[in-house]
Amino acid sequence: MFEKILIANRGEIALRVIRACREMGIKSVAVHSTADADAMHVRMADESVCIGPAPSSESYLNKAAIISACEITGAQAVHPGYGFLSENASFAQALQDHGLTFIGPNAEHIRIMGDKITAKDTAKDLGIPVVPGSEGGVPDFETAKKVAEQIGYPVIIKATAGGGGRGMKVAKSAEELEIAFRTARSEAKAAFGNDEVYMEKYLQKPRHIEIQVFGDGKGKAVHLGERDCSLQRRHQKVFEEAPGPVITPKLRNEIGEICANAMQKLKYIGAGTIEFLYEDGKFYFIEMNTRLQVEHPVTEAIFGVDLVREQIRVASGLGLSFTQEELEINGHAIEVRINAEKIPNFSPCPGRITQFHAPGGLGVRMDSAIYDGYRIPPYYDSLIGKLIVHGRDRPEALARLKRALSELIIDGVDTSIPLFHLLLAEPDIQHGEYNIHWLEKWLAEKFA
Ligand code: MV4
Repeated sequence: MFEKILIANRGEIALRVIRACREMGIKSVAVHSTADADAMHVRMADESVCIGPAPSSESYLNKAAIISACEITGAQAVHPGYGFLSENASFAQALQDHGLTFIGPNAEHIRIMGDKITAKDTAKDLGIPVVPGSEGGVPDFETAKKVAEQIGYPVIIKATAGGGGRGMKVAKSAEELEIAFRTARSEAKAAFGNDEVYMEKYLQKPRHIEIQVFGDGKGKAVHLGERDCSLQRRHQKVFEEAPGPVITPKLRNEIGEICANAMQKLKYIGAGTIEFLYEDGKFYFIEMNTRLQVEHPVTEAIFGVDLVREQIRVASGLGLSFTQEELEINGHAIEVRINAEKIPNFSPCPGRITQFHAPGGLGVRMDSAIYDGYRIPPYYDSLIGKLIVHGRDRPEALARLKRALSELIIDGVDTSIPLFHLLLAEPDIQHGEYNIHWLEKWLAEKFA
């Protein structure tokens, strides 16, 4: 087992990793930018290293500085958290070249899943159901027309180098196809420096369901059910839950087994999330994320496992601490993301937190790195906390969330807390009746 781990991240996820390290008897090293000298992750870690100025391109994304920090402190492994370098194949490779361990999948698996066509081809080969669409890239408009006629309208055009919703265009009919195709290409070129696009049948009212997988790198892999992350605004998740309100045990076992088997064939190592669109009882693969996700705590809550601990175990060569048969779902969990943002535009709201009080009590978890008097720097993500509740069933989790939100005090900056009070009053949310378009539609009506 590692004696010392460096955490190449900040905020709540850095704390999350430090906590797992401490419980495992592993020393932790924080890295930080000059803007984060007073950040909680710096105080909580056993030691810290300043790796550069405020912009993340010069600090949290600075591979050479992070590798130097490992050498200075004697850290043997790096946990990347989410975002920043967590899905950067060349960083994973560079660590290996320096005799350090990347706590995550190997560089090749990161690379495969980072290219959306290769990811989809790989998924298909591994027996995962995918959205009907083009075989690989669509080189020109003539081909686009043929593909669209074959799969039928509406179609969606996606950038191969895209992901997370960037560079997509929908065409509802043959008339719309030419503009959609050409716009998608030029936007992909501008955004990613790569104009390759591919096409899929456009699903009109799907839910976003993702399967948590875990591999030991030696050919054993398990799944930990699904999370429903359909409530999103501009491809930013705001509310996530597990299990999914519409996923039956039979559906879960079927898709879960498909995913776990696929990861076994890949000899995948570490945590992964296989993203699906779900419509009319069927799953369609869209992407795979080769990192720990922001919303992993809802899975931890219902399975009672520490996913970061498992990441560290498998990276060090130990196996998983549980088998598929030992995994059992207990109750229901919901996470809401607390962002420092002004409603209704969701514009970032950095500044000083004059008062912070975290909720507590049975079934309540608050993951956050803020504190009284903390100054939120303007350079990074607006996520300042995650409130996770766990109950014996969905109604209990909803009631507990409402109660916990009423206890949560964050003064000095605007946050998304009021939005959740409004959201919880909605019958559709109470009944779990929503899809990927529900939130944006509701916001448009509510804040018209
Ligand atoms: C789709 C789709 C409908 N049909 N693909 C958006 C993010 C990226 N991960 C995939 N996305 C979508 N792909 C087909 N064939 C609709 C979306 C989509 C979406 C997906 C998940 C969560 C929120 C979304 C919001 C708008 C569009």
